[in-house]
Amino acid sequence: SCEAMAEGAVLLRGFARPFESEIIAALRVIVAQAPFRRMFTPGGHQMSMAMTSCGSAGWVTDRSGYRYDGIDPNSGQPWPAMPPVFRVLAVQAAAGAGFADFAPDACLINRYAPGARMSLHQDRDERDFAAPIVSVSLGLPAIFLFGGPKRADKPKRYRLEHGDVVVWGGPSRLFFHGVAPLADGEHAVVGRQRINLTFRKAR
Ligand code: MD5
Ligand code: FE
Repeated sequence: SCEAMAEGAVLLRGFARPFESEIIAALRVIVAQAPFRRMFTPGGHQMSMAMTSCGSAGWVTDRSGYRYDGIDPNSGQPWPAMPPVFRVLAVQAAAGAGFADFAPDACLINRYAPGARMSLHQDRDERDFAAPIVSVSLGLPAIFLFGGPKRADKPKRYRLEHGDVVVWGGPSRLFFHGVAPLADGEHAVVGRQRINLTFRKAR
């Protein structure tokens, strides 16, 4: 099913389900090469979720700031390549939401253990805000906090489940958003965690 959350934001329930086993196999390969790590913000706070990336650019944060970088600072090597199944899923979802020609160069991979969260923020580190962001939820369900263009806008709460895909384009591309602390549980395929893939045109 296809549901509009706001202008430019489209929720595709279960869109990733047909790709599930291929995605999980590809994730194992990525994480063996570029393990999940909990990064520090420039303010010195350690993030509660763990991250890695694949594609020609990955997202890094350290004491000097946030940026996209072609090199994984932990290994000194390029990030793992974006697996074809990741790209196909992201491009099909974007097209389904009305964004033809989406060409992601970065896939950020967030891992939430029970209790992990993401505070309200905007995604502004990408060069071209005309390209959407495609988000794929796997594993335990999360309460997604979907705000508005101003930080003070009261967020709406959406439950995102295993296989759900959201395309964030148009005005919603720059809306404030976050993830409430993950409730404990066990997912039959993914285990005791939520994994979120976000596909971006970073550079
Ligand atoms: C997550 N990740 O569930 C979310 C999904 C991140 C992040 O927020 O920055 O890694 S992506 C959600 C998103 C992206 C762009 C715009 C909007 C939401 N939005 O307008 O709500 O781990
Ligand atoms: Fe974000």
